[in-house]
Amino acid sequence: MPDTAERALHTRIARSVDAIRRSFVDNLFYVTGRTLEKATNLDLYTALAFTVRDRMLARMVAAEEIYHRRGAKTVAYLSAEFLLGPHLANNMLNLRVTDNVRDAMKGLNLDLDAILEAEQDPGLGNGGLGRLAACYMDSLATLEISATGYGIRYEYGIFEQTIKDGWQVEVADAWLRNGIPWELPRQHRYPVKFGGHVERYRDDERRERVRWIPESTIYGTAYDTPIMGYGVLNVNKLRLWKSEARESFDLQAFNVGDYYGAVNDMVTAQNISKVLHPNDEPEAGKTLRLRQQYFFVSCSLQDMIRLTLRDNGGVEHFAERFVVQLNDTHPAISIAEFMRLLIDEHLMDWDAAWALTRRSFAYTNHTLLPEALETWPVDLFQRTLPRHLEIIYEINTRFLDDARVRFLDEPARLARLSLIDEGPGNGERRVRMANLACVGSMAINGVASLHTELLKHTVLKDFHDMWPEKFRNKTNGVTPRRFIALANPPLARLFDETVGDAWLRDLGQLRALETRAADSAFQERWRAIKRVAKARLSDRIRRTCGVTLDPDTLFDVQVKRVHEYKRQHLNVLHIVSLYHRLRQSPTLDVTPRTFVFGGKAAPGYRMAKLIIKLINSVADVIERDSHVNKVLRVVFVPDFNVKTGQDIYPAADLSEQISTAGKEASGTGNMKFTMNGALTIGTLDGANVEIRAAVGEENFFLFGKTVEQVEATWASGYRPREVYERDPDLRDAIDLINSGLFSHGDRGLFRPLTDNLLDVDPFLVCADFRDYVDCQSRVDVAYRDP
Ligand code: F58
Repeated sequence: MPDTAERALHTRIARSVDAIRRSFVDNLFYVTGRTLEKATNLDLYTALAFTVRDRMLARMVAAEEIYHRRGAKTVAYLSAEFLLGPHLANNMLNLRVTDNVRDAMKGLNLDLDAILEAEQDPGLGNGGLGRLAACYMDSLATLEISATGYGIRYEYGIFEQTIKDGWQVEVADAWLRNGIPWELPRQHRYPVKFGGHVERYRDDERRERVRWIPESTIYGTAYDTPIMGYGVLNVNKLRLWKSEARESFDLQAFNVGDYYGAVNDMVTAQNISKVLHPNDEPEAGKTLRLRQQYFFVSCSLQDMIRLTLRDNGGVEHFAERFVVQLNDTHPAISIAEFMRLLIDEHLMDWDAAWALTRRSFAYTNHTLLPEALETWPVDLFQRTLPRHLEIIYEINTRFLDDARVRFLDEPARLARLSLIDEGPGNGERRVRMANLACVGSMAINGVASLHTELLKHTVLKDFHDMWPEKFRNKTNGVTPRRFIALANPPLARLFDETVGDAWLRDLGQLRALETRAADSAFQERWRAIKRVAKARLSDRIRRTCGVTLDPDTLFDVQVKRVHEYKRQHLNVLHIVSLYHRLRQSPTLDVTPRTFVFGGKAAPGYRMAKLIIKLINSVADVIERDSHVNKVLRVVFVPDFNVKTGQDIYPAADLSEQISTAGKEASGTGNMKFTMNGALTIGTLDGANVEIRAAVGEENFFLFGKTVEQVEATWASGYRPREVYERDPDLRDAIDLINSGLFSHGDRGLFRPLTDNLLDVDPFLVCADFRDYVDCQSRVDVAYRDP
């Protein structure tokens, strides 16, 4: 590089306080067109984001170059969701410039925290699955592993949750409105076909080939977001696809006068990446979801094949250049798309293509709930992806031929293994995406030890019988960079001072804290740090909800998506029961508690929305009871997301992980609480099992039925109403809810919830109630001994 260019670059690389300050003022003027005097917090944020980004780009370019020279293999992490959380503070941390930036801002009389606050949470995911993808991206970058995340650049992410009269109200998340300083629009653009039909022809060598004549073709354009490793020079990227029509509109159609037709095509193309689908939505809108999945998978594979051809000379070298991880079944159509690209477009023969496919893909399963395993109606597939359906049939025929050799006289098993669910009688036939992923992958993993075991013995048992060697566990993890260092700086400081700073890359180093457990000065500091986090959260809640909390009470927290299997209503029943007991005996000696809830319900999930309403109604009534509210407080924090989570996890004394055993695949919030020093009250479910083993049984409030006991309960003809009749506390709690006390006298409002508990209780809330309440009493006692 010529000297002057290098010097010019240098002004955007230097990390001294002075250089950062000058760059910032420069960016403020030349990017936002504002001076310091006129700048809003959003302007200041934008200028600072560019200042930090400038310092990342040289590393990104260098990392690409190094990987290229080394011929490194790249992990392609295919995921329909990436829930990254705010970038600015994270990138400052990873670049290790936080202190200098803070000083630079101070020098300009600016408050860094207020600037950070202006960044919106980029919500391109629903919950755990999307956040896991983001944690993997952070970790891969820090471990200096070449990795690219591939996904969709949704125009609207997960809705923003507001609470009106206790009910959840969804607001559209127009996250692109103010521009995103982190993303780099790229020229890479790929066609993606839909619909139409398939033709056969003979090539020059008289071999039969297939041509897909689509009904429509749209295009995907790449937007890259750099993902920095912590304290290393490595930068990976997240490559998200935006859908577009070929041109902004079809000029030819315009010329023949069909202006609206042309505009319509444009709108149809743009719709594909328009909005993230909330989970647990009913069947409607599913066509668009299948199109979204195929869209991002096709763009991503075409991109990887381009890079393989560029770097390795031939598509047959794909597995030396990439390994593709499928984050659940949403990208499982990859298996068929990769086969199509190899066979139809790169003219490979079937056997070679199939062998390459099975060396290139691996599949992560995130659920045991049978209703959550994705299937698509064959009709819909035929209409949307006719060539892929053919390929899936062919894969299936060959696969079942193999399976038949092993399971000759087991038609029921073969029917379960089939990629096609034939449906009951003349019911609808469906394509089973998990089966496709299993057959096409070299490895299959669950996300916690218990979950992987259950997978092997329940939903994927037939595949496990066939290929036990493909199954392996990969217990989820979360990044300590974001969830300790960023979320809880005082705790990070204590860790640094006690065990050194290597824990940021190797969390096992925190074991060394154990030697200080009995040291009273250490204990004192630990408690002070928790107190600060609780005061900080209380402050935020006062500003956003107008409620003033007492940081000296026990903070009992449940934040996660609202779902019946996660049993927020079990938590509420405990609160109502406590409330009832306190009203009966005003002098009852309970440990003062603040119950904090947060979490979104899928917009179409009525029961989950009713649970939110119940939490808020109970909170209201208790708030107005001047006697009880001295010892009991309940607050629902609206719009739980990565950003609000960072304030909530550090403040918890007690972490609620109370799903019905066997239902939560892993959980990751459980880990975020634990690493911030909260104790867990929980069932033996998901990664709770491993957390309990790691922290020690004596530091875990265990309750509830085990997976085996859950099965036995169902097998013995469970009748929740009998539990209700027998347990006076449960009866009082449910009766109080039905009395109308929490619904302005409306006795019917919560009946769908309570009737469901008494008639069916699909998640054994009543069955686990007694054990949970008793366990909570042990929590009360423990908290009194600091
Ligand atoms: C979650 N799944 C699991 N799915 O529930 C949780 O136990 C696990 O810790 C986490 O994955 C990471 O492995 C999850 O979040 C979704 O949000 C899907 C999004 C697409 C629609 C169906 C639900």
